[in-house]
Amino acid sequence: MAGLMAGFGNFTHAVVRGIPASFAAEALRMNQGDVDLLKAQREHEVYVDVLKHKLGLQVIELPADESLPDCVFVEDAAVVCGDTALITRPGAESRRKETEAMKKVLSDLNLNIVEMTDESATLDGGDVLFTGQEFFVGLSKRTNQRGAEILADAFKDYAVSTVPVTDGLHLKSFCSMAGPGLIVIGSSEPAQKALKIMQQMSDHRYDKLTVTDDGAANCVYMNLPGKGHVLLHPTPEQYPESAKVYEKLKDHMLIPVSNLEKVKVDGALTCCSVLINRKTSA
Ligand code: M3B
Repeated sequence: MAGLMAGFGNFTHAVVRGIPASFAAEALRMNQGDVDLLKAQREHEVYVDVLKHKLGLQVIELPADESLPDCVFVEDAAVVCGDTALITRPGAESRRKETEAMKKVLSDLNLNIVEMTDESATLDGGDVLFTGQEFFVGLSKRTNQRGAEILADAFKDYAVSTVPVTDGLHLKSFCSMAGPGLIVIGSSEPAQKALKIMQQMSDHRYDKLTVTDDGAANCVYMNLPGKGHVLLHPTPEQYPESAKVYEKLKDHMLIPVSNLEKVKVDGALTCCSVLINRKTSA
């Protein structure tokens, strides 16, 4: 178990993508709302700047594509674990082509590419929670059983369990990892229910960090050489109560990152990068 867990959160590269002008009007959203394109782009620049300059990751920036309004949410297009990259088949038809640029960049990084070609399968990376021990895959509007099976085939070293997602868009709309064995979870009844299911299905005992707002349970954890535990987490401005919970984590380098515009189209912090560990990249 310690062997598997060693290296959890250790990343060298991040893939991100720009925000096209079509984002404001055409990015998919569960609730209608006006999006300020410039604000969203500025917010995203700060996010990318943190990865690049504050954390020193090698950041690969894919250009925005006007025909793909949701393309900034790169997490949904690929699941990378170890040396394997699963190129997904996104649940929303309008997002399918987001995988093309992702496949190209991940093969250039010499990852082993697995493609989800089965036309009955759908999977968005936002439904995939990797704990370091195992995978949980949310069965949602965007991800189905066949998609979860293909993920299980791609990552044979790990157990894969499915969790029904009844509320919200994705599994990671109300949870994420904040450290090795530490699951952040929202307070809503559906979030708490999903956590119970995950705990019941697992052989491992996880610690949990409960935050007031479901939307604030999405954070980005890394463990970086010379920096230790790093956490990109929601700001006090956006989620005052939940931010206090994060601020109690004493072992982490805490980096509040604003997500006020992207959240209007159901985007959170994990959605905007694909993190990769490529120390031995040829
Ligand atoms: C969001 C896509 C939004 C599309 C990410 C994870 C949970 C709240 N308009 N995609 N992966 N969702 O975030």
